[in-house]
Amino acid sequence: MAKKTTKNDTENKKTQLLEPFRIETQGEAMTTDQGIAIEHTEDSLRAGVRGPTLMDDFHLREKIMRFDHERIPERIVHARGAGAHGVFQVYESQSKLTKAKFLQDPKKETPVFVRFSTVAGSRGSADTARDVRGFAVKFYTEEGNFDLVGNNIPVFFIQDGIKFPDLIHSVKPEPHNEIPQASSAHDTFWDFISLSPESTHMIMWHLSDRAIPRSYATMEGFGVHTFRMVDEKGKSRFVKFHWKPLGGIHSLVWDEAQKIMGKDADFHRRGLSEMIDEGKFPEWELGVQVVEEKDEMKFDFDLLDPTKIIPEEVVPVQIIGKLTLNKNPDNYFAETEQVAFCVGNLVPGIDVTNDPLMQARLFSYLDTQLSRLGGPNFAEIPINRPVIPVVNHQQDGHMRQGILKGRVNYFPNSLGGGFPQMTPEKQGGFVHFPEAVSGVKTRERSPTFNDHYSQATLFLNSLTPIERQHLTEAAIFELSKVEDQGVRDRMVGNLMNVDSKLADDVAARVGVDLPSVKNAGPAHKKTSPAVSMMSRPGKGLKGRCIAVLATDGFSNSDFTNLNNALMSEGAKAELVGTRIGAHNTAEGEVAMITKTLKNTASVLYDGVYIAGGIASVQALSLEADAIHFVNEAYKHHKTIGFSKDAEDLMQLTFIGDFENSQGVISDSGKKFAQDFIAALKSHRHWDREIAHIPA
Ligand code: HDE
Repeated sequence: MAKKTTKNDTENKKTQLLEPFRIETQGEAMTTDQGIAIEHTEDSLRAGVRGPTLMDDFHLREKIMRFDHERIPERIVHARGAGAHGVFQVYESQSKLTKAKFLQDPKKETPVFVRFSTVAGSRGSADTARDVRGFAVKFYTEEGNFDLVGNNIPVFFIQDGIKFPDLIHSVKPEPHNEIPQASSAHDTFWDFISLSPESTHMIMWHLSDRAIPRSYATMEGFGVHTFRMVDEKGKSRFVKFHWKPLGGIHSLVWDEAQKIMGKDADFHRRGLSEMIDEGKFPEWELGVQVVEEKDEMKFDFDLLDPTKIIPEEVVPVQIIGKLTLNKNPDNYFAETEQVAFCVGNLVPGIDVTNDPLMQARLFSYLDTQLSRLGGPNFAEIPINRPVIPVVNHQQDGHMRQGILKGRVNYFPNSLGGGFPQMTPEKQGGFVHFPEAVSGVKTRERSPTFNDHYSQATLFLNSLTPIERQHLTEAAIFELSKVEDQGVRDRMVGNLMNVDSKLADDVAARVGVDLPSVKNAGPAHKKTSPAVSMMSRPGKGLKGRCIAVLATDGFSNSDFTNLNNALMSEGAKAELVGTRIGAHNTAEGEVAMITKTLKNTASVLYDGVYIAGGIASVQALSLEADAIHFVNEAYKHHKTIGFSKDAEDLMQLTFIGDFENSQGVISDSGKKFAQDFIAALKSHRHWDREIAHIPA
């Protein structure tokens, strides 16, 4: 009987026509790379059942050859990453700002591919290391690819790209013993930083909770450098790019981040792919800060200096569009690993500036792909191909895919009718902004790049007490791992230039004797409230996950009520028990539990609820892991809910006055789910920690 064609089949056929490179395995026969149908793939061809393997076995040779060469060099930085497809839509035409076509029509969806990453760790390292996160977006526009290769922190460690190899060597595992992996808490990094005052502002961000995000969906993104946007008339303005997460900016706490590295090294990539699979698409708004050319020099820092922000209070961020990630890659390697971003992938209407960090990047990204992807034809790999035709006379090289027809491979030509031809600017040809440049060759840095501390202090001044406390603790953690006394002394000395109280607080804990003026206060009192993560809590709970502790005899209605309420907020609940499989519920039904106190952990959830059902609660009270689960959630300031049945279990935790503790909520009926959700929305209950902050 003929198989009925489903809507899915039709969709798949459509995609296959558009993207013939996507390989569907469902219903297909297995072939060799040459297309020969394979009859047997589990035994090699041999002379007699106990005899030697024969060279004739082309299938064996091809299969092993392909396996032997599966690995390619990982990225030298940003090796660990996760990607997703999505769309970008502008809210209204930005023609006043730029002629870039993808920023004109609010009805138009531009496909994008985004790759998030950590910087220092290798490809197999853990997601939650203290690190900057890469936030790289490839827009497949109707005028070719535009790549916005940014980070989740708006400034950078160095002002000139020539220092990048030194910075990266210092943060990577030390060369003699290749330790530590994915960590900046070691001597060589802090040695370099202590000798590079220009890194001070970035270090404040690196030590803040921004460097340990809760998820990719709760991170801001920044283009970092000052770009240009150019309108149809050729007028140019300076622009800083921002990605504002609709889920708000949220982070982990350091103890939790470290434990997650062991419990689930894939925490962030798993979270991203689950959100997309569950239809809870992560969203960011694109914002721009615009500075007129005439105002270039009006700031007390240089717009070309990538260690500076333009405070949002000085130049507000205008929101211009939305990015939605709505499709997971079909294949990690083919898409996320092979995607090749380049700062120089620009479309008409967007251009670069003379920021010396950006200029070095313009060389680096093209160059690095040669060794990473094996040759110059990487733009032909499906994930890197523009969605419009690519026609030129570039040719040959490893793994060339396009087949150029005809005998003409040069320009100008008459034999090919003069084609392919140039496109005038008016019709969309890219013309670099005609900036006037002149100067004497020099290796000097502009004196306008000299202030390394004002914005570091500005950042610190703008944090809430909790954020500042976390930053101080991070500095203590990192420097306490530095063995060299000279490096610690120098680093604390640098912190003195930011804020003497910060320097004092750190010095006391890292063995540095600081002959300082105690508590002299900050070097200046300016603030930029927008840099505090608390300034952008976001809406809703998309992607959040709550553990519901339960075992045989648990109240399934408790679980279902909470889960339904959470689902309406884009969050979910997950049953965590003592074994996996079918369980009897208090209601006499059977329910499946897939997570256990051993195969998951409190640190992987945003909150915990102890379901009712006397038998379940009694059994859990005998489990040290269950008590630890609740204690750890409390320690990490998470929302805790408990059924009335679970009061005895709560007595076994270290939460003293749990009836009156903020974010610890007793399930006393109808309003519970509402109260629990309201508590979850505050992300964490910091008052548990404030009590410990020294004055
Ligand atoms: Fe990168 N950077 N970078 N970088 N960078 C790379 O390119 C480099 C810098 C950023 O998901 C590499 O394809 C230099 C700033 C992201 O594939 C390499 C300098 C910012 C990613 C490279 C910088 C970034 C990279 C490694 C100083 C934020 C990951 C593999 C001049 C604005 C992209 C690759 C992805 C990757 C060089 C500084 C962001 C080696 C020389 C500043 C998000 O080319």
